[in-house]
Amino acid sequence: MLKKNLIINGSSQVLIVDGEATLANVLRGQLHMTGTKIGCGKAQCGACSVIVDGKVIRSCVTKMKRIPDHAEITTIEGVGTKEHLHPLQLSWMIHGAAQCGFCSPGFIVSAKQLLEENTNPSREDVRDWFQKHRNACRCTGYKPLVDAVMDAARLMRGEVTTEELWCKLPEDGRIWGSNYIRPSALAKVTGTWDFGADAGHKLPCGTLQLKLVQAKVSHANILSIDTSEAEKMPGVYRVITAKDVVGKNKITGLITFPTNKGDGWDRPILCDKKVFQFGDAIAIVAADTAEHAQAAVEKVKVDLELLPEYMSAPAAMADDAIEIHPGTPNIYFETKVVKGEDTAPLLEKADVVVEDDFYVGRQPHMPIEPDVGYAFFDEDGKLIIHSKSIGIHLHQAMICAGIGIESEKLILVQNNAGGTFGYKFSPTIEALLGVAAVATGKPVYLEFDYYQQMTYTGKRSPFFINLKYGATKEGKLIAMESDWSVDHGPYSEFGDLLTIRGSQFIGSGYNIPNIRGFGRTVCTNHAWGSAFRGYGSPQSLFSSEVLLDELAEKLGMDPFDLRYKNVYRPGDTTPTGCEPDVYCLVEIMDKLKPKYDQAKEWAKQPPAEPNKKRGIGISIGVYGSGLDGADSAAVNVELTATGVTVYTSWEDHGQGADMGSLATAHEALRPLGIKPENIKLVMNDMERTPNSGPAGGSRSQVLVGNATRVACEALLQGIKKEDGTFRTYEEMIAENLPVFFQGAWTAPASECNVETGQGNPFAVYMYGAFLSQVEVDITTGKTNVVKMTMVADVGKIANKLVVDGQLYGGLVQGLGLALSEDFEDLKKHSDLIGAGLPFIKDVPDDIELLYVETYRPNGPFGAAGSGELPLTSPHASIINAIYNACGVRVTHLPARPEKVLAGLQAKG
Ligand code: MCN
Ligand code: FES
Ligand code: FES
Repeated sequence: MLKKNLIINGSSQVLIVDGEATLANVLRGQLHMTGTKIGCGKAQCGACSVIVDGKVIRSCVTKMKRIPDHAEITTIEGVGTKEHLHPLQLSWMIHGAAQCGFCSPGFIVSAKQLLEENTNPSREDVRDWFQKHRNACRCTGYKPLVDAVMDAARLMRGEVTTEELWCKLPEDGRIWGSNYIRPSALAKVTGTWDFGADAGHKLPCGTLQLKLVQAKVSHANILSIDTSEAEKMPGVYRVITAKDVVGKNKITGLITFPTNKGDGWDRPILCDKKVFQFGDAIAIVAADTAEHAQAAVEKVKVDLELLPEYMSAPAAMADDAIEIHPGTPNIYFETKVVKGEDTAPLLEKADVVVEDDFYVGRQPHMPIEPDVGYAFFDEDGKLIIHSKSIGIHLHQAMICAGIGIESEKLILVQNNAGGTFGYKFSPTIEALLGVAAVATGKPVYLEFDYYQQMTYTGKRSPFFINLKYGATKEGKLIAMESDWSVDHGPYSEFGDLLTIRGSQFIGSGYNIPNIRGFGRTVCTNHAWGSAFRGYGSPQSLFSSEVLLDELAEKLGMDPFDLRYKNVYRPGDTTPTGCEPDVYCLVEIMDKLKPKYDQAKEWAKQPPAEPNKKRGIGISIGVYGSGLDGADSAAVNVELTATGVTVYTSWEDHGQGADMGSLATAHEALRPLGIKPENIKLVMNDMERTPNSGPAGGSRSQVLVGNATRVACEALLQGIKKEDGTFRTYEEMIAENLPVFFQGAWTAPASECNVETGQGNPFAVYMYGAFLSQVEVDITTGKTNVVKMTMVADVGKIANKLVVDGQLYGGLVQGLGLALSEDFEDLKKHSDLIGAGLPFIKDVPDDIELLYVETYRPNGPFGAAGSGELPLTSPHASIINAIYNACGVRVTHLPARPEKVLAGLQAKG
């Protein structure tokens, strides 16, 4: 042990520490200063940044023995407090720079040191600083973070006041449509917003620490599991395997369509007979400390018989491939599109036909916060599981039978989450926690390291697509033929639904009167497919938007003009044969046109460096807000002595569920004249909040928003007096009238028919257009995205700051999907850098957002959703721009430099 005299946030402390312990663990574990976060744990993300003697360091890899005696350490707790905010913290709030907020303490601490050294930095200085210190953010697209530092610097130089920067509300106090700051922002920027691992430090003594025994191969039969040695290890309380699970030991994938050849019960909680993918959980060690548990994990012996590994859809579809789940064919679901006339004769006589193959890969979600959770039995014998779940009621239904607990006795609660981007639409560690709590009867805690985050959790499901268009020589689309195979990994959950997205979104945005399509879901041994922002649309639209550029080239038409000619106009129908909710794509394109023309001029100018070539590309994006068909949500509200309380299960990934709930409730309650600070939110605890449905499919603003509106309208109706004024809470109680009101809303929509792909699946859609400007280095093949422009129609905007943030963040995830992100190679792609996470210098500072706000008849106060729109097809615009720059058409993502270079070399 070492004795260290340290000055932490200005106060001298004498600490006895293990020299090998990291500073991050000492701050968080020994000192309970949990404002400093641990993300990657290996010096890649900067979430753990602190200042030591005037230098920003990553505390997750800094051992205590390397911290000099008398070092001065500044953590987020020392930057400012809720009562006395640092200008950076104020500015972070003003710019909506904390979405999930997991990266915020690290960024703010890092920026503090920058501003100490340079009181007047340029935007490029700020970007260079964050690049140098590896501060990574997955939510914001980085631009708002630079905006925040620039305004903090102005505040510090006295050039502007907080009042001037703070959001301005209209006279009537309306917050709907404004830049009102989200309720969680203050806690996020001060490091006091507790995430799962922070709450983990506050669990009672005796909480068991869990670690997993995981598969290191992708496909095998399990011959035996020997836990005897592990059980004798120090501190071990129990080693849990499949035989200790009292329930079904399976998670149900809730099969959506009856034609699915599987039954949905294919995902073991703890593997018993087979390993289906790398990282599968085989046993859980529960011990007094995490270190003891990990040491015992190494002693569990698993005897395996290796089986052939089918790491892609074509491999698992081969004639000689064995069934991964014996009894269920590897192709377990099929769907078709039958719209209009037969396409074969139409394509035969079409003036122009184009065809190509496309592949969008296994994009990893890469939230900065790894998966984490805990479970315990409460005083009533109910099992309470806290996790990052973005579908608490959904997950209860998926895991209760597997754990062996009645659904009424299982309560899920969402912890504050540091981003999920959809991977938490699937249960991950919930069932493991449940099984461990049941087996031990004790509180249990499990956190993943980043390697486990990458290798255990689901990924975007790759689509292999073949697509064909036929058009007239004037450029009118007349027919489309599509064929797509979805590599969904070994577990079927929502795989059928995802495959249906191909029918709904390949070619969407355009009036294509005649379509024939065939899609299939394929079981493989690569990472299981979980939802990822955009859910099927980035795969679908990549093919249809890149092929459209190929068509434009063949027709000799400008890609903009070809799109303009074919986008939905009144009377046109979607690929599912229904009319879209609104016709706004012409207006969107009109708004983009001047930007497109400017970009064309820009592309004509020679770049500063002679080895670079400029190009521009566009794409359009369409996606539904809601789950297919009659999706529904419930929300409750209560009149209280101090205002109104909203009870909602609008799970928050970091997108701004708190702000959406508040803005919607405030708008609905405006007749009361209530102030936003008098609306209290109770969120995401099944014991207190009704089933609002999962926060996926960009559904919440529409579905949960409508349920919130309905509940608030019921409250207004319930407290109204005959003269039209409203009773106070005291009056309601005195008259013995109810103060609690329920709201529910169901979307007027119908599921698609599996045989034809036809139907009216979504009551509300989001629409957009993307323009990318790139420079390609023809000596290295590296693409630099210089500018991105997006025109978005998300209906009426509930909160501008939130929606701007959604768009910036989604666009940059699209940039990553286009150029670098992948999870194919289990070794190379298992950390943030290996998997191609975009850092600040990979991303343009010049991102322009333009809006068309078409009122949505089915949206609350005219709103559609926003979360997934920016990741529908921005990558297609980048790929189109690369072709425009250098003539290399990348149809299999990502377009890493070596691929573009190979394309350049092949061209000669
Ligand atoms: N919003 C608005 N006005 C509109 C539409 C939406 O102000 N007209 C706001 C909403 O109030 C909400 C946000 O925009 O705060 C997104 O709303 P919506 O599109 O309804 O989506 P959900 O709330 O259901 O959020 C889920 C969506 C999805 S599916 C993924 S995946 C996703 C996303 O949002 N993951 C995210 N955004 C994310 N953002 C962050 N920071 N982290 C994630 O993991
Ligand atoms: Fe330390 Fe990522 S750099 S947690
Ligand atoms: Fe940066 Fe979520 S706000 S990671």
